[in-house]
Amino acid sequence: MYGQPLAKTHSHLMAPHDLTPGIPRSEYEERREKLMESLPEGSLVVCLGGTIKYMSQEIFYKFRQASDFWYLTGFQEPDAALILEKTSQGRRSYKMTLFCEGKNAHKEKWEGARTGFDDVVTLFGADEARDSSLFYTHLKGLLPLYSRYYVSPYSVQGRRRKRCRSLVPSSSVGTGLSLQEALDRALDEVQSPIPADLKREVARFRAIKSVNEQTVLRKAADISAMAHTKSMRFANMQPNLPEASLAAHFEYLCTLEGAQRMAYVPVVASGANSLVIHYTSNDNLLQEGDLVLIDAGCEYNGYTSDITRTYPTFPSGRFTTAQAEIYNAVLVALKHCTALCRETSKMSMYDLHVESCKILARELNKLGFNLREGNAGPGNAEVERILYPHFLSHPIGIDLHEAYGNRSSAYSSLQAGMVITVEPGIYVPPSSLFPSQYHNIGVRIEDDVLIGKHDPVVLSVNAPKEIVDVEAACQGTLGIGSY
Ligand SMILES: [Mn+2]
Repeated sequence: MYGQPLAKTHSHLMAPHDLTPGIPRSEYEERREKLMESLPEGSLVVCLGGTIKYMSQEIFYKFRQASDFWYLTGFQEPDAALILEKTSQGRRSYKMTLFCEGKNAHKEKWEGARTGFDDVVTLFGADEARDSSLFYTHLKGLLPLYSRYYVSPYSVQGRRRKRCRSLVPSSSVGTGLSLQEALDRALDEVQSPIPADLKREVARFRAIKSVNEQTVLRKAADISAMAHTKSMRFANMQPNLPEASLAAHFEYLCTLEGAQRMAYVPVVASGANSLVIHYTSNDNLLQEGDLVLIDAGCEYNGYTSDITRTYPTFPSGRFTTAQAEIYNAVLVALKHCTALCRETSKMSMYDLHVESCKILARELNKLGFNLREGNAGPGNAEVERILYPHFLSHPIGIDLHEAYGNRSSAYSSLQAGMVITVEPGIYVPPSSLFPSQYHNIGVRIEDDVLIGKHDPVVLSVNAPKEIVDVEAACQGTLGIGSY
């Protein structure tokens, strides 16, 4: 009957008060309330939902809702749009209109149920639900009544490119315009004001995770951590395992636990492939004695996880001395930075990154590297540009790379409730600059960390990372995650 799982139809997926699994209806109401309270008088918010994306011709990908639209509504159907008007009339500080497709017997026969307009009002808290084909006319009538516009997506019409057409195929809205085209055209036709980017406003709130969000994020990380643990054993059960098999095994385990999709294309990089940060071809075979680096995480009930582990493969399930030495250097940096993931450290993500560069340089010099220590920057060029060419950290949440709101900028202090990754790495190219026993070893260890007031909470704690635990998982003696 409905276009998405609801408590009354899918009690196996969610609690009675949840609008989406793990997030109660009241929380969606609070999100809109807080957003609208933060915006000046005369504000109009327009947020488009996602559209179906196509692999080729009419072959579509599984739909994923646009993140901000989902955050503000919990509505999971494609081709929908949200308008919030800041107004003192009515039962709350804003008026909410949701545009969607509504019931359509023919379409539903092919694509599955859609939620009807009356139910959209009752279930999703809209003041009004209207057909998407009316979006253009409705919006055009509203724009002159408001003095500030906040729109999402912003990139196309925000810059006022004339008659810019989106690449997204038109939905079947009655005007023949896609929602994006309707938004662009309506904005083109009013001269002022220039719209602002809604994403920046919403990001300020998305940066701090509620207790319910923290619970879902922990579950997402738990599922991925379990899949990593079992994959350690799987990579040690047969010789020459294809990297793609390890990826398939990881995805299979996450799906069994209820994850809707991978949060990103898994990196399964054996041997020297691990020196490529975003290696995703995954088409080589694991060689005896090599390490394998897996950067993989699932999306669960709208929240992502992002975990990397690096471990030995068939037949020994043991690190060589050189591998263990690099691994240990990365682990020391990870632990050092993780301990600072608390509000009381008054540090920013950038500060943590600088710390990680210092620690890595110090640890590598103990191994015979000849790196300048001290502050990051030009003095640390080999570490930052060659051995560790990426940033330590990024916020995660509904998006794998959550937008930096003002409160989560890389340069502002960490705040309790933020969730970030901590992911130092070392990738040693076969260069005479570096000791030869370490050539072609690549190690990254990545955790998801909830910033606490006084202490960090490692959400991905269940994925082994101490050498003794990793080797035990590889050898099938850890006691958890074994076959
Ligand atoms: Mn990451």
